[in-house]
Amino acid sequence: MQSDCSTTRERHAMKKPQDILTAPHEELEAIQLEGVKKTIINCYENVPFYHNLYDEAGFDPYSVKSLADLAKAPFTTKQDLRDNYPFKMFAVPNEDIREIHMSSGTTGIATVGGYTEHDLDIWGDCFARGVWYADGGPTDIMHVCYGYGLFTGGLGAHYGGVKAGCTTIPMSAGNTERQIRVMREMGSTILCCTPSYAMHLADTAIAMGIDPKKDFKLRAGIHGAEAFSDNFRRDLEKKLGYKVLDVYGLTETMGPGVAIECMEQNGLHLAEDHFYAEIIDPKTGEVLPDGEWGELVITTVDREATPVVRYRTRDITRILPGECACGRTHRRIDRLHGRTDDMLIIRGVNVFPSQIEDVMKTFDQVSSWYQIELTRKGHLDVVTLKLEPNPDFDFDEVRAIEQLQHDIQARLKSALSVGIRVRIVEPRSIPRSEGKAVRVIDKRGDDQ
Ligand code: DLL
Repeated sequence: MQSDCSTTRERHAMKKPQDILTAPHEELEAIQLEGVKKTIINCYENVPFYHNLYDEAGFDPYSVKSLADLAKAPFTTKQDLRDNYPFKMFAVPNEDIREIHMSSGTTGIATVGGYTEHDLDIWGDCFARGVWYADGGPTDIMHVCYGYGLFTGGLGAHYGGVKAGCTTIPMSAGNTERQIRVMREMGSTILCCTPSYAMHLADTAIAMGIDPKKDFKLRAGIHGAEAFSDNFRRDLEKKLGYKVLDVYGLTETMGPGVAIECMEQNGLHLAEDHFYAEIIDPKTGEVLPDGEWGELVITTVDREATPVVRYRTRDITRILPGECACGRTHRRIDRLHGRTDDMLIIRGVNVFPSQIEDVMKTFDQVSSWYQIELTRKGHLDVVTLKLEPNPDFDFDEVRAIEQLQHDIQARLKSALSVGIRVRIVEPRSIPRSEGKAVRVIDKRGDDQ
C-alpha cells in the first residue's frame, strides 16, 4: 500500500523505468523541484565550497520555493571543480563512493566525478534510454567501443546496455580490424562510440572489402562525446545502413546520457528526472527563454556523490520549444554546435567547426576527414581547412583539385560569411582517432 508520506520521487521509483519518459511535464517539474531543493541544501551542508560560495553571495539555500528561484543561485564553473580536485566536491563520505571518473584534462587539471551505488544505477538508467529510444532491448547486441577507463564513455554505455538487457560487448576503443571482425561475427546491432570512430570503422571495413550494410547487422548507433554535423550523420548512416542517435553528457554531471535523441532525430531528450537544465546568455548569465541559443547550465536532481548546482557546461545549444512527435514528455535540447571554447572567431564572425563540416560535406568528392588549422600572418589569423578527398577521387588531377578547393571555399564564404583557405590533402594523411577527433590545430603560437 502506498504510504501518504511517500515523495513524488519514491512514487515514481515504483513504476517501470520507461514510464517516467511519458509522465506529464508537471510531474517531472515536481520531481525536479523536490530534487533541486534537496541538492542545494545537501551541497550547502556537506560541501565546503558551496557553503562559502552561498555565504559570500548572500544566497539563502533554504529559500528556493520554485524552479525559477534557482536563478538566484550563483553558478559553478569548471575552474571551481578543478580548484577542489580531487575529492573536495564530494558530498558523501569516501566509504559511499563506488567509482570515480575523470575528464581528460587536456586543457588543464582534470575534474573528478564520484558515483555512489545509486548514482551508478541512475547512470545506467539514463544511457539505457538510448536503447529504448532505438526500440531496443534484450534481443540487441550492444558493441561498446567508447574507451573504458577514466573516460565516462565506455562504462556509461556499458551500464546502459546491461540495464536495458542487451548483450553488452565491452570492446573499448582501438584495434579497429578486431572491432570489425567481432561486429561481423557476433552480429552487433547497436554501436556505441564517438561518431568519428564510427566513420573510421566504416571506412576501414569498406577498405577491407566488407559491405557493412550486408555483412553487419547494425540497426542503431548511439554516438556522442563530440559535435558532428547533420551531413556527417547522413554519410555515416549511408555507409553503415543504420540510424544514428546523438548522445550528450559530460563528466562533471555524470557522463553520457544527460540527453539522448529518439528515432525522430529532432533534438535530444534531457533526462529531466535527473537533471534540471537552463540556457543562459554566456555573457550576462541571464536565463534565456526556450528556443534561444545560449550556454547550457545543469543542476543535478538526485546525484549523491558529486552533485552540482548551476554548472556552466560551456556547451552551446537551446531548448527546443514544443513537444516531440515520439510522445515522450522530456524536453529536448538541440544538437550541439560545440563548446564556447571551440568557437572560432574568424575576422569577427563566430563559427563552430561543425558548421564548417556541414558545408564541406555537401560536396560528394570529399570524405569526412578534415582538420582546421589556425596560423597567423602578421596580425591576421589565417584559417585553413584541410580535407581528404573520397577514395574514388583522382588525387593526381591537379585541375580538379584546384577547382574543388575553389568551390568549397566559395560555398563556405556564402554560407558562413567567412574566408577560409581550403586545401585538399593526401588520402589518409589526417590522423584517425579512437576517441574524440582533434578537429582544430592552433599553430598561432608557433608562428611568432
Ligand atoms: O564526452 C561524455 C560522453 C561520452 C558523452 C560518450 C557522449 C558519449 P567529457 O569527456 O567530460 O564527457 O566531455 C564532455 O564533450 O561538455 C561537450 O562539449 C562534448 N560533448 C559530449 N557529447 C556531445 C555531443 C563526455 N553529443 C564534453 N555533441 C561536453 C557535441 C558533445 N558535443
